[in-house]
Amino acid sequence: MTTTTRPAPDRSRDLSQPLDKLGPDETLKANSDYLRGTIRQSLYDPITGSVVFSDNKLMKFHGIYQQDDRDIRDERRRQKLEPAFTFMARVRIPGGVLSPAQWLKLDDLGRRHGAEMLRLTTRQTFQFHHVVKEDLQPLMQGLRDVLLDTRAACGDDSRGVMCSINPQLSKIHAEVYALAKKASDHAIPKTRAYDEIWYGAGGGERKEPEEPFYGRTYMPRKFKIGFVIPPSNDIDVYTQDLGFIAIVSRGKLKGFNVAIGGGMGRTDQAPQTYPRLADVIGFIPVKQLIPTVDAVMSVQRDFGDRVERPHARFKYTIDDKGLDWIKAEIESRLGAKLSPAQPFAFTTNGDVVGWVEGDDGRAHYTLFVENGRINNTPERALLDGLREIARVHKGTFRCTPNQSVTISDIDPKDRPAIETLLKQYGLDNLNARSAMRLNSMACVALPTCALAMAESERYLPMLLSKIEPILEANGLADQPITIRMTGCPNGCARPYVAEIALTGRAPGKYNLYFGGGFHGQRLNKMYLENVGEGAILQALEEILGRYARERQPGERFGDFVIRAGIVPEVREGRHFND
Ligand code: SRM
Ligand code: SF4
Repeated sequence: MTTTTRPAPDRSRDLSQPLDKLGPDETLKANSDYLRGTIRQSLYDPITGSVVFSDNKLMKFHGIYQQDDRDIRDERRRQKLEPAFTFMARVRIPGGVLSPAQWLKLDDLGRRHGAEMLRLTTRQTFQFHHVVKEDLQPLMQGLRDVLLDTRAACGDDSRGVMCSINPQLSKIHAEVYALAKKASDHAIPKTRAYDEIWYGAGGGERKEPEEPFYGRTYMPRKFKIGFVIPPSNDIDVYTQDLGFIAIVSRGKLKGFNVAIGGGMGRTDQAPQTYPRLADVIGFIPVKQLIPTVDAVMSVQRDFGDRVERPHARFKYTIDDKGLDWIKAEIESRLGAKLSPAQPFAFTTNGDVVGWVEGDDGRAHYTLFVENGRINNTPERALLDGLREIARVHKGTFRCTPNQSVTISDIDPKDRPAIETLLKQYGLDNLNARSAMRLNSMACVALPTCALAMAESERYLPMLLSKIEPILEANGLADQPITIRMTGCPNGCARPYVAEIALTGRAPGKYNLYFGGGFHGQRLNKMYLENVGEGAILQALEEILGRYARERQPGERFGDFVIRAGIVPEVREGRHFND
């Protein structure tokens, strides 16, 4: 295989070209002066807690979302007040690895600017919620102190790059993580707008072209990259736009199988939008990694839909053009054919909680953080406890792809100190939950998410407390079954690969899905539409009971519901799951 330089940006997207036939977001990007817009003016406008519409859109590329507290939206309207505007800021942490010093800074910034909490996400990073406009610059500058930022955490660009955490495989993890970080650094936008707006850096002389890869219109939509190290599929590689599956032989990283075209997002009542699992299209040696990132991203950059935004993800480009055509185009840009995919096997997409020993003898403790929310409550001082651990910890932290955290790389002699702190802050029993709860995830949803149609993070723990007696009655309390909930069909907790999923349709109403693959290999299928808690619990009682009685030895719940004919199978790689 030959190596190539980054493909030149598609000139048809340049400002000089007519944009009138393209969607409004394309015009906005093209006219934004590489994401500067009027964000600085908006930030200094004292009349409102919000920013103007176009800046709100552009700020997403800087990892920031304007939101308002939906719990008090109606009340504010009645009082003729503007909505309670605040901002969500998402940090870019490739592979979710951070040092104790970085943790302490995040903790400090969360206490100061983020309503005394942090939120771990399903893509291994942190979000600050409830940040007021005036606090955005101090927040960004605080992050810079520990070499963190929020660049490209949202927007039409390469989003946070994921990497399996695999604490047991220390050497391979270190190697793959370094490559994930390299890919992230390579693929993020290069505009200096971020430094100018958030750090007050001088404009200086512009390097032209300012975005050698993206051009003025960036990607048609978000683009997600992930690295996975079998046998764990914790990052749900089949849900990534571009996934790299590490192929390891005799303890050595040989290269990666390449998977393209995954995505969860769908829009309510819009059957032309659908979740899709990625297709594995071949194998590349490690040295071809960055050229492959360029080749795949450039195909989507140049052929993705720039008119219909809901149809602009890579999965639709692939289905429109055909997988063979897309693969040939990627190979032509790479200047070589991909080798045949190499064998690999996944066993789970969940986290293994508790203590494990790495192949280098160091200890790792994965702590279950329910739905990723890190705060202090009367029951457990999670924010305080993790801060104290960060003060003594000499290794790293790894954010898991399931919204939890691993205290990593602990010298065995330092383990007792960590154990003492876990106990002291009441965190030692967070892992003592039903296996279903430990395999649960819920997206943020209300009150901050503008798109939420129903509760998720605030509701799933309560619903699980009603499901757990059913599990116990059927002897299933220790049976890992994945359950995921989202407040709308967008799929932020990757629900469509869960064995049980609930996606919000209206307050208190959900679609119920069954039959995802235990290691993320199969989409689930809708079982009940737009139902409330009563119907959900009734269905679970019946079907979990059947599972307990009728399952075969070792049979997973997701496999059982298909074998038993409760839902039909969504065949490998296929899309529609309604
Ligand atoms: Fe997401 C939009 C939260 C992972 C698919 N997502 C949003 C927004 C920003 C709502 C908005 O646009 O106004 C949510 C902010 C809520 C809040 O108040 O914080 C939001 N998404 C999240 C997070 C925080 C969920 C969580 O509980 O952890 C996750 C942040 C990940 C990160 O660190 O980058 C998150 N979102 C995902 C995932 C899962 C993944 O990437 O592994 C998906 C499905 C995968 C995919 O992209 O197909 C996902 N989010 C979406 C979509 C649907 C995209 C689509 O193709 O249609 C939207 C809506 C949109 O983009 O228009 C969305
Ligand atoms: Fe918001 Fe929907 Fe994503 Fe949940 S799935 S965070 S409700 S956009």
